[in-house]
Amino acid sequence: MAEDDAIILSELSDDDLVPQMHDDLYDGLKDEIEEGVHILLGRGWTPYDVLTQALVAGMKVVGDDFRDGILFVPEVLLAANAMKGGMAILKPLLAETGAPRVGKLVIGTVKGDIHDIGKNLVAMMMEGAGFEVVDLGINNAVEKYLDALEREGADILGMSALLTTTMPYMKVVIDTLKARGKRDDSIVLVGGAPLNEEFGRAIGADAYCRDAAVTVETARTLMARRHNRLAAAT
Ligand code: B1M
Repeated sequence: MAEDDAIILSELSDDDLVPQMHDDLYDGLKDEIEEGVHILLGRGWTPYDVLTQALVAGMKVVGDDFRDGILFVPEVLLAANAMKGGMAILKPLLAETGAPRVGKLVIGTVKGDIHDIGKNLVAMMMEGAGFEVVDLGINNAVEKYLDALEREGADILGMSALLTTTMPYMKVVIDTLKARGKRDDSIVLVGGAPLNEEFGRAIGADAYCRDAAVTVETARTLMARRHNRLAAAT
C-alpha cells in the first residue's frame, strides 16, 4: 500500500518503531524487520531488549491470531521467517559476551514437532551466557538425543515441544535415559508453550523453563549445584 510504503522506519521514534515492527513481523516483512533491528541497535538498545521487546512480543500477537483462526500456516511461516531474519542479526551479539564456558548444552525439538523459533532463542541466549551449545534442530528421536549427549559429553539436555501431541515424547527420552542408567549423567531441562512446572516434574525433568532467560538462570543454578556435588564427592 502506498501509505505503508511511505513509512521510513529510521524516522520513527522508538515508541512508534517497536509497534511498527510488530506489524511488520505480523506481515512477514523480513527486510523491514532486519532494518528495524539495525535501527534499534544503532540507537543503543541492547540485543536482549531488541529480541524481547521488538521480536518476541510481536510473535505473541502472531501466535494469538493463529490460535484464533485469523492467521493461517502460510502467513505464520512468513512471520517466522521474518523473526529468524532479526534473530540472525542478534545471535552473534548475544554470543559476544566473552563469558567463560560454563557448561555444554545439547538441545533439540522433539520428534514430530517442527517448531524451532523458541528453541533457537534458548540456544542463542545460552550461547550468550557462555554455554557451549550443540543444536540438534527439529524432529529428534530419542536416539539422536542420546547419541549427542554421549558424543558431546554434554552437561545439559534441553528439549523443546510446542504441541500437546509431542510434549509426551519428552518422557520417552527421559525414561530411556533412566533405563540405560544415564539419567544422572546430565541435567534435563524442558520448555515450550504448552508445558508447565507440573508437567516437568511429572516426566522427571530437572526443571521446566518458561522462557529463554529462565533457562539461562536455571542452567546456571543447576550447573553450580552439580559442580558442588562433584567437588564434594572427590
Ligand atoms: Co504451530 N502451533 N503448528 N506453527 N505455532 C502453535 C504451537 C499453536 C499453539 C498455535 C495455536 O493454535 N495457537 C498450536 C499448538 C496447539 C496445541 O498443541 N495445543 C500449533 C499448531 C496446531 C500447529 C500445526 C499442527 C498447524 C497445522 O499444521 N494445522 C503445525 C504443526 C507442525 C509440527 O510441528 N508437526 C504447526 C506449524 C507451525 C508453523 C510451521 C507454521 C510455524 C513454525 C515455524 C518454526 O518454528 N520454524 C508455527 C508457529 C510459528 C506457531 C506459533 C504461532 C508461534 C510459536 C513460536 O515460535 N513462538 C505457536 C503459537 C504460540 O506458541 N502461541 C504455534 C515464539 C517463541 C519465541 O516462543 O516457542 O513458546 P516459544 O518458546 C519460548 C518458550 O516456550 C521457551 O523459551 C522460548 C523463548 O522464550 N522454550 C524453551 C521453548 N522451547 C524451549 C526449550 C527449552 C527451554 C525453554 O529447553 C531447555
